[in-house]
Amino acid sequence: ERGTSNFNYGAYHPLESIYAALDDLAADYPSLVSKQKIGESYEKRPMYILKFSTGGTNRPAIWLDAGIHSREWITQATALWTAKKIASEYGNNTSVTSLLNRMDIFLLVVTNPDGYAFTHTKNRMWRKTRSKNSGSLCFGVDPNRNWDAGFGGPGASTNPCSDSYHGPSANSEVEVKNVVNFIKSHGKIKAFLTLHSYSQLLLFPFGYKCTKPADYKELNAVGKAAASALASLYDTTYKVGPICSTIYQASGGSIDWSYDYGIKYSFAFELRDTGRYGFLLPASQIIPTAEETWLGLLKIMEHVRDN
Ligand code: ING
Ligand code: ZN
Repeated sequence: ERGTSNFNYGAYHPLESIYAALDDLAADYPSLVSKQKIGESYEKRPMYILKFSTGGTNRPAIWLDAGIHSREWITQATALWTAKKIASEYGNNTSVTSLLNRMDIFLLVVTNPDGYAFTHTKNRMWRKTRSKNSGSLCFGVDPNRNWDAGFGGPGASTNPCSDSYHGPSANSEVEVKNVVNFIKSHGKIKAFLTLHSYSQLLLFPFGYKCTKPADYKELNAVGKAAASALASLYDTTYKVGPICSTIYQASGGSIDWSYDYGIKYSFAFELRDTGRYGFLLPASQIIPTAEETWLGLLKIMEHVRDN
């Protein structure tokens, strides 16, 4: 039968199976996990977040999303494993327990559901949303160039056929707008964490400019501690630093928006690998990747809890 103990976290799943797994998590951990719809995608698929909460009213919270780029399958798979991990560690792991006694966690496993469905049915390498671009035969906007942070600047394309097309305006993509609306209406999000692949990097602002953020020292130290915790499991090495100086200049990215909005702890993980398999990371690496990533995420979450 179904349920979170029968789900195969070590396999890649279509959208419907992931959505069923979200229901199973809420059903198996009713006092901790609830599912909430934050809106619909361009093609009208629901967007669901899981809320991990032990009570209180509008506690300070941590945001974690995955799959904003649909082809980065290791991210949705890692996020789903992480959901089960958080739920099963509460009451067993002192770190998770103390965190959830003070804060809530919000997890969006599939930020780009239309793209994810498309990667299963039509084109495994699809990255963008599936919105129609007026005046072009090409579909989709890069949802990580569409945030209101240096929108339209260097490192984003004006060409609707490009994989880094920024879109007609900031927040033009309903998937981005839905997240922005949620974060703004919540009002007490203390960390904004997002999962990408691949390259094994832990990135923080800025991407739209190449100047260091005011919190550079702290973010760099927390990032280094997280990368070191991550590496402690399987020796997977991560580079840590600002987006611009670590990979490339990229405008309109989510963590630049969240940082400028006032969410100091804004980080993007680029998960395994460094290019051998790239986006086509074998399913045999899902659980090892999720396990090591969890150590990095937890290190950041502990710092957020204690600061
Ligand atoms: N990399 C990210 C991209 O959108 C990134 C890197 C992260 C850019 C955060 C800006 C902000 O290009 C992948 N692989 O998508
Ligand atoms: Zn990405």
